[in-house]
Amino acid sequence: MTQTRRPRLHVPEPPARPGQTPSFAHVPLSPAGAVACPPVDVSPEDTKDFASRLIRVLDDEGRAVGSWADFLGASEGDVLRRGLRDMMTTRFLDQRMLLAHRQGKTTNYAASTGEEAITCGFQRMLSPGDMNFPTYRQSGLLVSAGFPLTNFMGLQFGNDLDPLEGKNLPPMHSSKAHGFFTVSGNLATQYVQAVGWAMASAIDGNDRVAAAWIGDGATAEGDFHSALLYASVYRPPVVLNITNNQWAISSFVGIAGGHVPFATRAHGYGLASLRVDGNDFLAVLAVSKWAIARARQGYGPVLIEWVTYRAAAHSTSDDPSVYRPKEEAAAWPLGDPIERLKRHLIAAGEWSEERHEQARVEIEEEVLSAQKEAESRGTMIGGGGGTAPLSAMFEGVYKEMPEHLRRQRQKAGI
Ligand SMILES: Cc1ncc(C[n+]2csc(CCOP(=O)(O)OP(=O)(O)O)c2C)c(N)n1
Ligand SMILES: [Mg+2]
Repeated sequence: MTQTRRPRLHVPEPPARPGQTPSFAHVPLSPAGAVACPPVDVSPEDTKDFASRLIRVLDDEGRAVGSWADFLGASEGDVLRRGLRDMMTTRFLDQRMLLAHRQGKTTNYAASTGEEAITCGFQRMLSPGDMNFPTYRQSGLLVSAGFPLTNFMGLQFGNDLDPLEGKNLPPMHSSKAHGFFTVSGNLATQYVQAVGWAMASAIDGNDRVAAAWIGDGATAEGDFHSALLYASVYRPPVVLNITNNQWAISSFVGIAGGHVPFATRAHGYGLASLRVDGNDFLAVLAVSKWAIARARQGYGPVLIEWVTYRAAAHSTSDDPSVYRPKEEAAAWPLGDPIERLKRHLIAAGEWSEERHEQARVEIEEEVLSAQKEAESRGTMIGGGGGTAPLSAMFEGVYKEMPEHLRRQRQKAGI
């Protein structure tokens, strides 16, 4: 028999490279209000349609429409204004840290520009005692939980305002009091840790909820799948978040299998899942409220794919102009989360251009004054004199110090 076909390796290519016209024709969208809000105890089977549709609340005129808006309830102006403020603070903080890096004051930073609604909205719906298992790109969780900006910058600058006393890399924070588990640089570990923590919470008879966080790229790790299996078998109170920002450093979403919506991964494991417009602050609030309530009331985990776009570089060590068109961010069909919430609030008579400008000035003053204070303790350039004591490197890691470290400490005389 003559063979006419041979296997050929398929290596996905992004729709556009630098110099070409950006396209997001491959991203399935749904109109605002088109996807209905199911009951919080919906069976995983009945969420199958949700995985390839897109939950959206804000329409093009900034109106909140559909049953997810009803589930959210009267969108109290205060909650939304607070969300807007948190997003604006996160964005300006990012700008300051990127600049500080270029000035040599810190060694690394990962901005979340364009993704702020997801962290700032989700955090608003958590309760004290709940725990996020975040990545390096989630400063918005800390900002909206009220983590002091001076401590945030203390870690970036490596001075004694760093609550971790220099034990973790920038921007890998940790604050139990703010529901923010220590960021691990080893991606996808967040998923197994969150599921394990949620299992322990249920075993202890608590109703505390864990939130797992992962990027589109890191879903390719085995840990992601192990965690989904455990979540499906034991049904602990965990919300499984995927921030699909279309890029994993220079690898476009197709390399991690994004030709199939990530939300569909849940169904092979018998888990409920939803796919959501991550640049729509009201959709983020509504879906977070729903998912956290479902987990807390014992109806089981839910996987959420938040669809967004990484508008900034991957980190301070990346230059996206070499692998994607400059115009790609502007072509992103879901817009900018801050602009969209601002438009909604103005349309609802809860905000104005003048108030927005006033808020911008206040936020910039707040961030700059925190930076001044943090820099006065010293940065990576030096100065300030505020460094953690040398003994800190031996403390706060092991409950009982291993013998070899005890000997090293003795030798160092500290
Ligand atoms: C297990 C593991 N593999 C590889 C890396 C190196 N790495 C750091 S960030 C990154 C890209 C992650 O992309 P994604 O999961 O989409 O998250 P994003 O950076 O877009 O927020 C990679 C590969 C790592 N930190 N951990
Ligand atoms: Mg990504």
